[in-house]
Amino acid sequence: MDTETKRRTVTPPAATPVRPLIAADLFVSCLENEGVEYVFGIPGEETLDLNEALERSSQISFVPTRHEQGAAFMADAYGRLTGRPGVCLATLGPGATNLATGIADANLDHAPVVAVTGQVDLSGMHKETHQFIDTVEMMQPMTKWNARVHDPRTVPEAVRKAFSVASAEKPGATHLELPADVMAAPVAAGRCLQRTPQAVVEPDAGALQRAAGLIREARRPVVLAGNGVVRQGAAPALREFCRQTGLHVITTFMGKGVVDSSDEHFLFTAGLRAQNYPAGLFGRADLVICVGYDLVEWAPSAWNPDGETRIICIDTVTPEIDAHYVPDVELLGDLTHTLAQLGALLWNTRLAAFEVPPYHRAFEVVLDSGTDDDERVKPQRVLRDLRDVLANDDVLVSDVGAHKLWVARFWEAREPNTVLVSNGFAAMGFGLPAAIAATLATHGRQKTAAIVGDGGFLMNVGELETARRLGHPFVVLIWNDGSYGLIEMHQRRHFDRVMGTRFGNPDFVALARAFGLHGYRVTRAGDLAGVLREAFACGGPAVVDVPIDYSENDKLGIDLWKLAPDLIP
Ligand SMILES: Cc1ncc(C[n+]2csc(CCOP(=O)(O)OP(=O)(O)O)c2C)c(N)n1
Repeated sequence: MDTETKRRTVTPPAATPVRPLIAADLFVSCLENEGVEYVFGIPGEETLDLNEALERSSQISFVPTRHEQGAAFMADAYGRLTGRPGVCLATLGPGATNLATGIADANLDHAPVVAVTGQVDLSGMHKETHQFIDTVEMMQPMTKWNARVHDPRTVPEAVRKAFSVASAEKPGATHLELPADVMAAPVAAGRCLQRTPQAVVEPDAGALQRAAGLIREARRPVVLAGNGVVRQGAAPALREFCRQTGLHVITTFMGKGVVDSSDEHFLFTAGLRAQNYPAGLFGRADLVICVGYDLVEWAPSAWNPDGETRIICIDTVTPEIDAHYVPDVELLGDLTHTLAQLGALLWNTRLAAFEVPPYHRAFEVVLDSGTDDDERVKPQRVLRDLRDVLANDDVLVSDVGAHKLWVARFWEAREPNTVLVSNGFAAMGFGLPAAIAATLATHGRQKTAAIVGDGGFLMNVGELETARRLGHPFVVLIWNDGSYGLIEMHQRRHFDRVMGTRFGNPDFVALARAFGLHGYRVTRAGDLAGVLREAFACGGPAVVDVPIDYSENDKLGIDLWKLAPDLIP
């Protein structure tokens, strides 16, 4: 339900009994002060006052979900797409534990999220009590900061801090625990704290000179661009930097689209633990210029195994310590400013031309290899046909599994923040709720598609009802292989057999229809494009069952480029 709809359905104030202002009202005012549009979640007895305050006195839409994990993933995806913290709410105990996976996901992928959970009264916390666990302690390792609100007077500070910390580089999750008696306590009309505009931090001038010197001296420099470029809106600056310097860019999975995949400066996407990928490019690079790269995106040990590659770190804050990531220079500050200043220093300098293999051609070979209309649908065929249906700035969400590797490595991303993956935490179940959130975050201005495995899809399948209730169009493509495909791939490689990975599936078309959604099945590759067009035109959420031919997956584990062996040595 969007804010407009809510304006029409909210109980008129005249019918609302007058009661004194309580802390829950103040809490909700502070959420409004932060610009919150949606709170995703499931209410409970201990959040009664909070939910009542949301309904009574705010324009914020509460979006009920069918599992708290769905709510957390929705907040996570909303945070990534808008750059403003997504908010999720759960009751105490089981509500909070259900929320945890999505919170951890947001935190490790640096998505701004504020989680709110109810709690028993302060007076009940020292003893065995119904549904009580210490959720502050539980959430501690999966948040940047979290706290219990002990006193109604501290609500404005607590909310401001939760939003400030969640948004500050590097963003992540924060959590507030709200005991029921604290929220029910009367308060004098309190003032919410104003947001302070962020100062632009400039990199050190000496460090800029040293970095420019290293780039001039390098014989084979390459840029590694990550999630931070997306978060900071620095893609235009990176594109300009590449034009100025001629440098080539590898992106992480989360950095997809910061340089258009068809741009001559784009090389490929890399991530996870993949070593030496593809075919030793990093063995050939003598300088890696990391821009907005989070170490969780691709372990430095994978691309710098002997620790000898020179590194320039361009980031917003001091990087994580890692034996394989010891930058020669750190340029800390606003990414756009840093790239502009470094580009200006290198202007008119002839940099070494790095002879890169024909990656673009290899991409084409891989993506063109599923063109037989009568065969079963291959992953590359889905990526090709879906790319034709989606505009450059439409959003593609992926769940976690073999399908994610296909999306991450081969989806032709054109613009930043158009590909959402659960990367650092790699939590199955992310895809469907994230797609639902994308329809809200983009206010329907961009189309949304999700590619999910049959394993991950069923983990949060209940959110199909949420999708139906909200009614915003998007298409979820289930890559149906009747198994935990990625794990099978690893089992085959390690043990030459599979075990514990096979399952049965429901009839996904009938399932979609039972939820009131449109359902389609593709049996032949040649039918895919037509079905996709129909699904996007149907005007509501749609499910497409794609029995997928994963027979090539075993070739794809470490080195996808084996699909184009003649091109990439
Ligand atoms: C919540 C969660 N549980 C388990 C895993 C481990 N895991 C990673 S991929 C995968 C299989 C995914 O299967 P499916 O969703 O069917 O996608 P496919 O690999 O077949 O494309 C599993 C079990 C995980 N990442 N997240």
